[in-house]
Amino acid sequence: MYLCEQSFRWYGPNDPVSLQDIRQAGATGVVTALHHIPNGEVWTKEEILIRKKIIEDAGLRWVAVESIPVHEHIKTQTGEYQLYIDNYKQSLINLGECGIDIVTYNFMPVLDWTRTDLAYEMPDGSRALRFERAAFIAFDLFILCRPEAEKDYTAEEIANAKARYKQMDDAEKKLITRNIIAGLPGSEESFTLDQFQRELDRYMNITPKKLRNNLIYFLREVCPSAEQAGVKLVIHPDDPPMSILGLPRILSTAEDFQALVDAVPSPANGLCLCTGSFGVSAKNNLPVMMRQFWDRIYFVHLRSTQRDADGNFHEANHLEGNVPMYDVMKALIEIQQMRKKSIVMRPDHGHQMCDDLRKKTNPGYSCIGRLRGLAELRGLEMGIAECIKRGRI
Ligand code: DNO
Repeated sequence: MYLCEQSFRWYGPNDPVSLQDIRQAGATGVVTALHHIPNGEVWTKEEILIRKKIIEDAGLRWVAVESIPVHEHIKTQTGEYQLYIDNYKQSLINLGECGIDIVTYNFMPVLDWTRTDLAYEMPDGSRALRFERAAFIAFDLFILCRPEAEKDYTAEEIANAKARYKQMDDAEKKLITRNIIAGLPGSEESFTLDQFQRELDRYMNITPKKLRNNLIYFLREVCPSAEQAGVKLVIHPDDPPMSILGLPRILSTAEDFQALVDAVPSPANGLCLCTGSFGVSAKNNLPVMMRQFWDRIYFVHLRSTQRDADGNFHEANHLEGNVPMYDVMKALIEIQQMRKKSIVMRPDHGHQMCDDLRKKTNPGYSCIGRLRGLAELRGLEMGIAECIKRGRI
C-alpha cells in the first residue's frame, strides 16, 4: 500500500530546529529552499548540491523545494520579467539534474501568507497563529491608510475596525504592522509601510483576469523546462483564500486551479494541496477537491483552521477545527493507490508549546507543535490504512 512520504520543513542551517530534531520527529524527508539566494537569481547546481549533502549526511532526503519565489516582475509582467523566467527555468533544470523533483511556488501578489497575531493564546497555554478580520481592516484603513480602502468594506466592518483601532496602543499597532508586512518565515520579502504601499500600487491596474493570464504565461514558459527536467511544479493556494488589501488573488478555489489545468495541461503543472489555506473558506470541499485533482496533487500540507462568524480564524490542532482531517486522510490514501505512488506530506505549522514557549522560534514552525501534528497525522494514516487492508472500511 502506498502511504505518504512524511516530511518536515526546514529553513536551512540557521533554523533553530535541527535536522536531527526532524529525524527524531519521525520524518524521512526534508522540505527546504535556498533562502540565501536573492529572489530572481539562478539556483546553481553547486549550491543545490551543498544543501543536498547536508540533508543526506543527516540521514534524510530532500524531497521538495519550498519555494523558488516568483519575482514580482513576473507576476506583474513588467521590467525584467523575461530574464527572471529564464532564470527560473534554469533553476528547475539544475534541480532536476540534482535529483530534486518537486518545486513549490505561489502567485500571491506582494504578500505570501498573512496573519495578524502570531502568539494567540489557546486555552491550554500553547500559542497559535491567528487572522483577526477587524484588526486587519484597522491596519488597512488607519495604519496603512491605503487610498480608497473603504470601498472594499461594509459600513459595519468599518465601524468594527474603528472600534478595534481605538483599543490598540502604540505597541500593538507596531506589532500588527510587523506581523503583516515584515514577512513571515519563507515569505522572502519584508517592507517598510511606504515601500509596502508602493508595492501595492504596482497592482493598481492588474485585474484578477490579468494576473491569471500572467500566471498562465509563466506556466507555459516554465512547464516545458520542468517536464524536460523531470520536475513537478506545485502552486500553493492563497492564504487566506480571498482578496486582501485590494490585491487580486487567483488561487483560492477548485475553479481557480481548474482554470490553470485547462490552460496549461502539462503534467508538470501541479497543486500543493494546503488544507489549512483552502480550509479557511467554507465553500472549499477538500475531499472533493482531492478527488478532482488526484493526478496533480504532488505535495500536501496538512493543517486545520477554526473559523468564526466574524471572519476570523486561528490555526487549530491538526485533528481539530474545520478541516475534516479523517476524510482528507482517507482521500489522500485513495489517491496514492490510484497514482501507485507515495505523495510527499508535511505537517503544516503547529502551536508553540511546551519547551518551545521559552525559545525563539519561527512563527508556525517550532519543533514540538509540528512533531505533535506529525505524530497525530501518521497515526491517523496508519489507522485508516490498516482498516482498509483488513476490509473494515
Ligand atoms: C506558510 C507556507 C507558505 C508557502 C508559500 C509557497 O507557512 O505554506 O509560505 O511556503 O506560499 O510558495
